[in-house]
Amino acid sequence: MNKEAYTKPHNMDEFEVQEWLESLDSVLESSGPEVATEILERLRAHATVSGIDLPFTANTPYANTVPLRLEPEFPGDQEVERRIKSLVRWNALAMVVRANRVEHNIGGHISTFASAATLYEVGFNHFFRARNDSFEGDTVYFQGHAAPGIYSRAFLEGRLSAQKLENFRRELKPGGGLSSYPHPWLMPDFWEFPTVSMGLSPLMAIYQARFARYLENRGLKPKTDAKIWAFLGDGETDEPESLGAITLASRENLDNLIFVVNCNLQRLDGPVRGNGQIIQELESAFRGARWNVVKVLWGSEWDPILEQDSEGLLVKRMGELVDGEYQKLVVESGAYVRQQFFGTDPRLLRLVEPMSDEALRRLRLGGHDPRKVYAAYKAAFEHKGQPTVILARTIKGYGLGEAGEGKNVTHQQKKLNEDELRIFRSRFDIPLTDEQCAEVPFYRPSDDSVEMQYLKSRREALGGYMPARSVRTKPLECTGHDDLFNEFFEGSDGREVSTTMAYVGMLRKMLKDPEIGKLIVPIVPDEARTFGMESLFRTAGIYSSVGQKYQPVDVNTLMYYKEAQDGQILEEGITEAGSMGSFIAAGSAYSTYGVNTIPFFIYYSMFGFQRIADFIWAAADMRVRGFLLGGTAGCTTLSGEGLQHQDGNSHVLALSVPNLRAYDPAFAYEIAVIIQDGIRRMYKEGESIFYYITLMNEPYAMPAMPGDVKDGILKGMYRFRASDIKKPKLRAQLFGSGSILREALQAQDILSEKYGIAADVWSVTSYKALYNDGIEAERWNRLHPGAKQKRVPYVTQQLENAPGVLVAASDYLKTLPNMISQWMPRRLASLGTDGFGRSEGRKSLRDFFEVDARSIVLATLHELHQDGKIERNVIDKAIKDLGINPDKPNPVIS
Ligand SMILES: Cc1ncc(C[n+]2csc(CCOP(=O)(O)OP(=O)(O)O)c2C)c(N)n1
Ligand SMILES: [Mg+2]
Repeated sequence: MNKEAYTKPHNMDEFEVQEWLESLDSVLESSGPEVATEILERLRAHATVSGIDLPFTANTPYANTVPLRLEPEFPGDQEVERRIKSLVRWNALAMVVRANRVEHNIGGHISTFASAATLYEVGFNHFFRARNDSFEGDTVYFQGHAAPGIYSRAFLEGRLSAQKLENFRRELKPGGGLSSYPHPWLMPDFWEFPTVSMGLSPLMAIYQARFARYLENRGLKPKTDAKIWAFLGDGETDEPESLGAITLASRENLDNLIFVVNCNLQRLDGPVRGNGQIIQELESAFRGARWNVVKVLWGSEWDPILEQDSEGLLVKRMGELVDGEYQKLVVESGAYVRQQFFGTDPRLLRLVEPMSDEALRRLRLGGHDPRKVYAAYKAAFEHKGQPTVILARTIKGYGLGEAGEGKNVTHQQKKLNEDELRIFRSRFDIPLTDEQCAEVPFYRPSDDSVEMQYLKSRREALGGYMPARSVRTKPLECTGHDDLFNEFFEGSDGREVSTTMAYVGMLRKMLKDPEIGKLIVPIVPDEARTFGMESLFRTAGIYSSVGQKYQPVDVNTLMYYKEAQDGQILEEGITEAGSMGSFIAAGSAYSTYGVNTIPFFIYYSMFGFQRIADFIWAAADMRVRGFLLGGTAGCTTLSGEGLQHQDGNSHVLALSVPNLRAYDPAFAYEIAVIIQDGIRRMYKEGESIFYYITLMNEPYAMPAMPGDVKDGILKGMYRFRASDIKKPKLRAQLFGSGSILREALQAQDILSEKYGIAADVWSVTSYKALYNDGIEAERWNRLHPGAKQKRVPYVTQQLENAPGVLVAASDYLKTLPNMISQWMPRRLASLGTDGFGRSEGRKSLRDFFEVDARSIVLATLHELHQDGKIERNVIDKAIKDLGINPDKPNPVIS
């Protein structure tokens, strides 16, 4: 609410205003809120018809959404809950302070949890239901920087030892420690969702909530009232991902979704909106997106003051302050609050006249008042038809006093001096003496204490402890998969198909499989036609929570756009991030819901790693299973699209994700081998890995699998076609991948026919696999110098009896082949697609990047010359014969 909205017209009569307000009150009292709403709506319509241009506002006043009169009874013992919360606060603080005493600068955060403690404790004591055999459980995304508080509670619950807390951020200590933030990879029995990269968890939570509905509508899990809670910071909403998907949540009526935004008005450096009001800004964004918005701004102490304020002056005043001013009020004295906040109007001052300065300073904010927070959560829990966002006003560093409460430096505060610790201890009544306090010990009352009994009984009533991650599925059997994939081992019988088409063929077959058919989740961001998947629209159906309310324009065609409530395809629209949200939800359902869904997310490869790598990293951390398919990958298969679409880097970026297996296959049977083995490893063996497979749209005849090369395909390379020259004088080994493999085959023919050079062609399906294998062998040998049997990298083994010069070409950066050259028996010449590229056709692009057959031939001749095997004039002539321009611009820099 901006100040202008409150500028009073000069002829306004206060009595008249009063009369209007009173009549509304009486309607409310006599007929209830529905009638009051209807009257206001009619008034608004009447005003519009009468020519009054009402200013648009998506905001409500700066007040609690749940009014006092609708506030529910608080069902818990507030005093005991306060004591428990204080203990959680203390141990969370102790954990960070102790860690930083032992290891300077190890980090950790105190102030985030300090501001959010009530928000979590009300959840833990009254709302968050654990996953167990009888109920799927609520899903909670904890704010990453609040991790110390979550650990601290688990310590009180007896789930984490003092030693683990002692080793916060020191996981390598004997006995283990606790990871800095929520990381399922590091604490797979505890954390479910990595949330510390800001903006990811709000988006993931939205798609998680939608995926829950998808599973229900497809009959893969029972319908429940389980909720998805996402806790985020107000600063975090700056991230485009945080708000980027909120319209999906309302469009899909996700009333199973609750966001709690911890509005402490601060981020890392300072105020989130010093010159504005983040709460009102978020309210209008969420209301505009048709969410149910519940503001929890003021604590119970404000109620009697607000009740006396029959003129609405206080709420008006509350709406006037910018956040920078609010923050100042937090750090100032009661006298300052009286003067600066109430002092603008004598009538406001009168409202608080009987109160002492100390009482004024202690007026709590809504997010620190369990009654108000409970009321908001209950309203959210019961709300139907829309997702809810709770905007809870809190103080960053609450309780830290001089050590940081509300100060701009509070986010970084990790050390408290003895005085500050004692003040904190006294404020929260922690039973420690001054001397004990200086040591910052962890403190846990005995098991039979009222606090521990209460805490345990509440969690028992809510089904168990949280957070907890478990694997809740039985492994798949994967029987009959040979039949499923055999067809693709046999080649296309001369028919020209692209690897994308081959993949879609496999997908079609998998969708019909009795075991895995229902579990497949095809995900596509408005690119199904690009990848030739439209035939699946009708057969598998596009998921829509409301079915199809219209007759599609193409209903008379075979492949019409069929939307259905039990549709299987997630056609996400143009959002790679959102699609990744679905991929993550589907790929982790084996743990979240106990359902082995197998996501296949296909997208333009350039908009994958390059655009949403952080989500891929989160998926890896979460032990997500499934297949990412980078369509029309590489730099030279996609004609005409130019440098924004040409992907020369995704296989390089894929190197950085440790549990991701990345493949650049050239033929249908290679893809079949990889997918079949991937399903087995992930869903039968339960490995925490996932797959990245690049696909192309260049059609060619798919060969049959040349013998049993499955092992080589999976390990990263195999000899696809040996030279047929008998007793050759000159030898070469050519390594091709994906789309460029066929260039290597053509080069093999040219070398053989024109130069009598015998070249073998290898398909390198995964440089990443070869690289990881090489470094593992090297590392093992380094650590076991005395071992009789040295480990030999797979590349080295394969090339043991492969004579001649070595030339590699791929549609990716040259660094890919280069990184394994160290384990090759001889020097390697690498060709690749470094550079910006051009909008062009395939042939020109391969010429431009120097990865075509001619360039491979030239590189081979050059290598042979270097080895003294052929004369220079052979190369000179070849350059002419092949039509290569030696003075063409360098693609790397042009
Ligand atoms: C993507 C990303 N960018 C930056 C950071 C670094 N960072 C950690 S906490 C923080 C401020 C958080 O402020 P807010 O979301 O308001 O949370 P609060 O601690 O105030 O509850 C920042 C910038 C991050 N974790 N993730
Ligand atoms: Mg904040």
